[in-house]
Amino acid sequence: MVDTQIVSLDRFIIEQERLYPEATGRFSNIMYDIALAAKIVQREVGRAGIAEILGRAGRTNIQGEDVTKLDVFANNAFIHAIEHAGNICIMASEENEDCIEIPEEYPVGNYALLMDPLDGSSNIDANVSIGTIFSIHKKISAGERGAIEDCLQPGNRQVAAGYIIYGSSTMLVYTTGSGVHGFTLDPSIGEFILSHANIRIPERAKVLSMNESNYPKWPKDVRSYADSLRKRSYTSRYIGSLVADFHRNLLYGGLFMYPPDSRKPEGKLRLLYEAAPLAFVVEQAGGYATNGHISILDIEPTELHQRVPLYIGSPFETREAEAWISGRKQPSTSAE
Ligand code: P6P
Repeated sequence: MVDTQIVSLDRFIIEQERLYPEATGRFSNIMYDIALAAKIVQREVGRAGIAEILGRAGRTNIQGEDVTKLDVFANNAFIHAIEHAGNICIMASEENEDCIEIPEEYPVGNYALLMDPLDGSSNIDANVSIGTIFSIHKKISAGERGAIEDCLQPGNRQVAAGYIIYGSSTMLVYTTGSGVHGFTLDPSIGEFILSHANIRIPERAKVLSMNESNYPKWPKDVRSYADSLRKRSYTSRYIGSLVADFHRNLLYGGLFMYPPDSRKPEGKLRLLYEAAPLAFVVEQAGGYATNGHISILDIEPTELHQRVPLYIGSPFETREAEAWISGRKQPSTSAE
């Protein structure tokens, strides 16, 4: 008996496209290509131990093949799945210092794609969940082919954003501005199936995610906010893999924070392809993301790989963190 309630990612994309009569289908094609690349990366992540494709680069495996780092593999998989189809005018990646231009032999389209192809890669050898984060903007540059200004856009101009988490199962979670939807890969049919429609993050955090070892290096106002949180009943969970920490907090309710510190005055996480796409997702799920002063989505980028302090998750704690750190108010003691 076929379960007629099965909604594949392909079906969902088509149904979403029909909501926009002016849609050309080009955005839909980008999502198909992202899903294909995600399946290719999942296959390699799944067999990394066997194929000796773990985190160490420059080695040859038992077949004498050159071993490339899994994050380099992922970067190539997404670039090669997307660059040829004529939907994208330029790309940017954590793995590439400069923008990735579309080869002359390929047509270009009206979208720019930014990505962290495999975030959390320092955890690969320990078999910890890792992820891909992506952000999609409309082309704004004047020339026929894309330019860096198509990448240097504030998060509030994203047309889509999402992530893939390669964990106990592989999930693709994304938004186009009409809610957040999660699709779980069914490896038996090789399809992403709608498993989490209209994800909403709980108003209050249950989980706190921060690297406490950095506490002594945080600014005074961040330390005092962290101290105030300790007086309440949260549980602490920190995997050290942004997509995994974010995804858990999205589902359960949580506050993830990576503040600036004496060694990293701008924080560690990247604005354009980590903080901004996750901020779009979390805001579409009812949450909030801030750098401690303003919404992540309102930051005007100046550099491709610029870092940003990040407080992201349930709206109560993230807005409270921003009010405290920006000096607007002390946390409400009633929030026990
Ligand atoms: P720390 C992984 O290296 C990463 O970029 C994110 O995935 C993660 O949230 C963060 O760094 C962890 O950083 O300094 O706590 O190890």
